[in-house]
Amino acid sequence: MSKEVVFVIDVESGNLRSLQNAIEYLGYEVEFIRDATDENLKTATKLFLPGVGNYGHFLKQFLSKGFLEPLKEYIDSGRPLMGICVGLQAFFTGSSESPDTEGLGYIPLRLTEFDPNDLGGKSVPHIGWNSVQIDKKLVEAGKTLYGINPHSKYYFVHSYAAILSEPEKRSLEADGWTLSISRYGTEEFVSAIAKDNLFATQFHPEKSGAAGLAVINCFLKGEKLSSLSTKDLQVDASIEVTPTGLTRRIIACLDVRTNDSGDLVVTKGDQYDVREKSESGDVRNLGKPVEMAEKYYQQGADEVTFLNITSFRNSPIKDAPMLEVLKRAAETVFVPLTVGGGIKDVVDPDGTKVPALKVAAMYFRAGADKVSIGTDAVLAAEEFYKNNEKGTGVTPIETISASYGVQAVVISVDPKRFYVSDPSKIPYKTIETKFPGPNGESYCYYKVTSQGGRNVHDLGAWELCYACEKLGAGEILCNCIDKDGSNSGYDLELIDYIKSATKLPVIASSGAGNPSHFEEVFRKTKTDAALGAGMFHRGEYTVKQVKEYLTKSGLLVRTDK
Ligand code: 1PR
Repeated sequence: MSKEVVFVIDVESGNLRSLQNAIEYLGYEVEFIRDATDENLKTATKLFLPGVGNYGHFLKQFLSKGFLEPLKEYIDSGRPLMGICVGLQAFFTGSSESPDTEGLGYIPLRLTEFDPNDLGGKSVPHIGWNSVQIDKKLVEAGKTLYGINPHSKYYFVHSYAAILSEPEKRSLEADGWTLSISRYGTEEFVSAIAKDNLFATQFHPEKSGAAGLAVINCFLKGEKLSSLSTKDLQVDASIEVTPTGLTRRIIACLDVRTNDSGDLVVTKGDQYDVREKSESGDVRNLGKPVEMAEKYYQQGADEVTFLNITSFRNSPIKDAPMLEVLKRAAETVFVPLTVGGGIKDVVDPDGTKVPALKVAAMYFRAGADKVSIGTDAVLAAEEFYKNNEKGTGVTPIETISASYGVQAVVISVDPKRFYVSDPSKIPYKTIETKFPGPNGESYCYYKVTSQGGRNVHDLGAWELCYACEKLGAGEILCNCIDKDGSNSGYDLELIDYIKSATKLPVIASSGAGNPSHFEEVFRKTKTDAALGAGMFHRGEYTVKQVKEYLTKSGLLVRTDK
């Protein structure tokens, strides 16, 4: 029997492959509509409008491709439409992200940016897994909107939102909109909205594991109102309520490279040295990237990161196996995927110049949600300081975030600790350390490195993060060469140091050896997420065990698959 075809409007904004994979996983076929004259728009019976990134960029693309009238006709005909992320935002009247761009105007409210000063300082963008509250009237009737479960967590990644007051909420409801609200700190915003044949979510259901797939499934089946079980209606008072609303994010990281036999393997270093200490000196081979990514997804990882650690030696063409890894992983892993290594302007062996934006676009099309930039971020930050703290407009951080949004650009920092007795002699931000240096120095700072720790730069890690935020990065992956592979816990002083440089979410990385290290970094620092590698790859602990441990310790984690 042939499968039912579902249509997805493609305005070349971010990762659409994951949505395609999710719909196909649910048993449908997907066709993209890239042209407003596509006859399928007239006959489609189910349509998605997904969007990622910058509001103005998305709407400009949408309008320039002539989608306005055909979409209006589609909606007026009463056929079901689901918007996702910027696809939800487009239905509002506008956004302070792009003040000169008019929205589609279906919902009479403007989007605004989350307040980074809320709660005395919270990370913006809002990245991670949050709860979605169901409209009270629906809950009283034992119902929910398109299968959204108040006990599940959904993946969000955005800086702007339909933040609304109680009167604005009532006014939208009086207008016939059914709202689901989420809370980020003290700010409440629309996380899902529906009226007649229109449904839209601010979260990414295609990236929200089984809970998200259930929402897409309800939309595809036309189940606008589904019943909630009594269990789903009960509130578990023992669960931590975090100040932000977000769960503690656990990320599994796969360092990938080609080994001496030419196979692409997951490896793991000690202070970035990935070769066995035995005589053979082979590259440590801990498994196959796609299989391991799927294993960690099944264990409950909230995100999976792939770092191509020898990318600086290759060309994008030679890195095609990494694209294949992404494509295959995205078929079964329905949580966010980040890829790093080699995101820079490159010249292929045949002399063809490939800008970083194009390299990133290849990865987004393959199924990546974010790209992580290491070496090139250091070069961009150096330029930033030479240029009186201004961007040049052409660095990969700037070009990628302008097209795909800041949330799509992660900076992978590889810092190294240096000790100093007199901080006034150092042109970088220093900190007083609890762990004095070899000569009793009581201050330290961190210099950044590039090319996998090979080059040490005259630039502090604090200054790097400060510059990258100004240039348009959306998140910081904070590695630590001194702690990498040590199993001795994270460098808590480093995390605090980086958190003080930026309002961006920070991922603590390097040093996790057992579940208590995750608890320690969440309790003692303001980190937004914690990443583990070696302890998972060696099979010492599973992601599930880490989450069980954190739950027992009273910390909120996502426990649904
Ligand atoms: O410079 O943009 O091409 O990116 C290269 C990327 O590869 C950077 O993100 C850089 O951190 C990474 N990288 C380069 N060489 C190595 C290496 O190990 N030789 N890996 C490397 C960095 C650090 C973490 C690791 C944590 C957790 N690996 O990713 O997973 O330290 O480990 P643990 O939990 O076992 O302690 P570009």
